[in-house]
Amino acid sequence: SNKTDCSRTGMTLIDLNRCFNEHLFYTQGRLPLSATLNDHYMAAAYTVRDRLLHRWVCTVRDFIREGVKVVGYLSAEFLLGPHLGNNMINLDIFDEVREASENVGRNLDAMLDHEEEPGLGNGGLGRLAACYLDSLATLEIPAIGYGIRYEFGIFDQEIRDGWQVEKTDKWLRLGNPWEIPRPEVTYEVKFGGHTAGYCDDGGCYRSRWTPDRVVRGIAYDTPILGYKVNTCNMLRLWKAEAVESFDFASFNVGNYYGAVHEKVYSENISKVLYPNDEQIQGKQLRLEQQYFFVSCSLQDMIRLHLAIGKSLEYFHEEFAIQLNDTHPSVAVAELMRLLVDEHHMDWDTAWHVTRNVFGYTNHTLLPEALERWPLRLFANLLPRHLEIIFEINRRFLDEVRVIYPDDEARIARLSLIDEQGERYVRMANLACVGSRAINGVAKLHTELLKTTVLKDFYELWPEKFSNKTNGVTPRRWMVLSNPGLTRLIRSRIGGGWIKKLDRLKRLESYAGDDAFRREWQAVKTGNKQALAALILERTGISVNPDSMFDIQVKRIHEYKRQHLNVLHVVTLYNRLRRNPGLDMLPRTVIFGGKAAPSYYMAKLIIKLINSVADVVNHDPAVRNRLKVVFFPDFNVKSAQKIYPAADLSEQISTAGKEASGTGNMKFSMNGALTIGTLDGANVEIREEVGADNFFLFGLTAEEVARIKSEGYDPRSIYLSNPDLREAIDLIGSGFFSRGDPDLFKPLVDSLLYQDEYMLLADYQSYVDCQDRVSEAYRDRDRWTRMAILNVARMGKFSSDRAIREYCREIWRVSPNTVEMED
Ligand code: 26Q
Repeated sequence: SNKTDCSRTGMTLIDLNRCFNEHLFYTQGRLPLSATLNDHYMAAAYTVRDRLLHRWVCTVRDFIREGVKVVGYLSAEFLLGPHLGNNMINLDIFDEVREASENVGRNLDAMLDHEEEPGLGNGGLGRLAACYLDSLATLEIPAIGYGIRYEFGIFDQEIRDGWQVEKTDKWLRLGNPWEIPRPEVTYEVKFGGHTAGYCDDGGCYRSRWTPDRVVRGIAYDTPILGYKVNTCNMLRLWKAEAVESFDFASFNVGNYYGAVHEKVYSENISKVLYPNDEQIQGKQLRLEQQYFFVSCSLQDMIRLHLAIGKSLEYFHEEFAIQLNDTHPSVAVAELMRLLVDEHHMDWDTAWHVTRNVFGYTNHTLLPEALERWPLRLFANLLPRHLEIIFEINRRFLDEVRVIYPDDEARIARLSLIDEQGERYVRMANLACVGSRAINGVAKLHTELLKTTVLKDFYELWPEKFSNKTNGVTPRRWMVLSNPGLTRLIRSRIGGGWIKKLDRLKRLESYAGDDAFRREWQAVKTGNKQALAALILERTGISVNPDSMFDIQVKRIHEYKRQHLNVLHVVTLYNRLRRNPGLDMLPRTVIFGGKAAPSYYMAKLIIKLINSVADVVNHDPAVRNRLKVVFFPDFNVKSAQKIYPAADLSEQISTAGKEASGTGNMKFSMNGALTIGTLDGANVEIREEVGADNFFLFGLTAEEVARIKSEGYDPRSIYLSNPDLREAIDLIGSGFFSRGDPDLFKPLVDSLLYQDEYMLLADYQSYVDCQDRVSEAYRDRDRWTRMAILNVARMGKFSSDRAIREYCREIWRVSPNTVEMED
């Protein structure tokens, strides 16, 4: 029978109270008197989880019943952030759970703060995957997220003596109540060895792969519930384990250590997330991770497909698989291998299925961030896949030669193999050739893809290309993180905007309403006070909530130009030193973000921020007109407290470098105004909010390209701009480094002699724009009006809009309402 036990999953306060106490007793083994904060958190988590699982079984039942097309979202990263609060919002039981926890004498916020977040991603790309899972479920689209269950996610950042120190992220220490291990859902993944040709029964040439290692993937499922719907999708993450038969072999000959080594070696694969974004190193373990999760995921989808009794020729009609950047792009070769070698399909049919099932999203324009693997390494780890890639390439280049006879340069650029010098497998080329659809993540980014990194593919297949501007989920980034703003908006236009973000437009008429503006300011002030308290707790720095909160939080990278922001800070500081009585608008400049552990310049930028902060914050002459803060360990949890407290959002990357950005959207949705370049999605944000409500500065992508090609000389700018010179000289003099002029020399020299990201070219424009920002902030009513208009015009940047576009234009899937019997 399908009947479920309502007393266990009821939604009333009485049901929730009872369930909470039962979990405290039967799951945690505690009486109320001895329950710890962790016990209370676990009991609340299980209480919420019961309600997710109820919806999950109904969702799975309906999928099987209806045989609907399913999205498989393949991503090496899912930066989910804490689950408890988000699930309470989506179940619409936030207030009831708050009351239930207060009934046992526990403050809900303490419980929410206690949750260790799954930091299974580096930044934008991983967080985007998490927002998309939320929207897929909210839009009632059947979907499975596939990835890796890293035992250690992105490192925890500590700051010691101003430097970043990395600490292992032990997120599973206290257990994870949100995942369901599925020890019976496992697949074997082969590595290494060699291939040999043979003739099958029908006289066909085939290749047999004899690996030298086999690893087992075990599924761990996390339920992903949509907002106020019954659709509960799953995120299936793979953990690597040893295959017992392998260590028994060693055990039998008395090689106990060999057996244990095999086990440790296998488990290494899902041990740790690589902490570098954008800049990549060709480490074999990383390729092992990528192939491991791709193979498990494809085998899983094939098993599900066969389980509903369909033939594999129709695989692409039952699944749409999205490649989140090239990290899972070995899937193109792996699906061919599974279909041809394991399921004995002929090449042409298999290629038809493969080419029609995949979509590829590109997230970068930096040439150094395009993924490629040394051919040697690839051949040793995946010999059969290299054969398949060669065969795909042979057939592909034959087609290309027909269209572009004698254009050998173009053929060399399109080839899946880079043959200039050391040979490499080009993963973006593999993804393009193996996909039906290719997309960028913002209008400008997609246009630049078509004219730069993917130009040859665009000229070959223009119809495959489209733009899907990124979006973020308003459930986590407004409702959960900014309850004050949510309450205020609800009081005027109701709650329909949470699912239909365009409805925020209805706030526009309140921009001129005095009472509304005062309430708006009170919400912002409250959020700033809360952040000020957190900053004091984490850094010991006390900041003034009445000052402007000017915030830049994102991964630390030279192209994102945190050091341009520092040059502005130093410029303000110089003004104060020159003119101690200056009537300057008080600012608190807040930075946050992690640097890749091996990225020396990024780490030096963190040290520079902290060094400038030390001097500025302790200089009595500054008299609280300027404060600088580096907020340590920026992650999803702290982001939820930072975005709502911002007045000014810094989106200052060199034009043409940031694919989209998504933090820019989170800031605007929470009523911050943006100072930014015409880069990534900033362009579209400005289009939506109106040029009057956006602080624009800097070169355009076109100008950057032109100046670069004509020969850019940063030194001449330095020599001709006294304020810039004074700022750079102060840093170079050792003023911020206890008299040591060597500390920041690499940074100063790179600006003066290279300046790859053209900070000096944009410096004056940035400083002038910041002066306009300060002027605007002095007129608090005008500022608030602009902030309200920013929020009112953020509709486009909901991940619901983005996912609707993917569904219609790429995946061809439609909603499937889940019914709950009771
Ligand atoms: C690749 C190979 C080996 C090791 C690491 C990697 C790797 C890991 C992560 C390469 C890149 C990343 C992350 C990239 C990323 O986050 N890109 C951002 O994606 C966002 C979502 O589309 C955009 O908004 C940002 O503009 C883009 O920088």
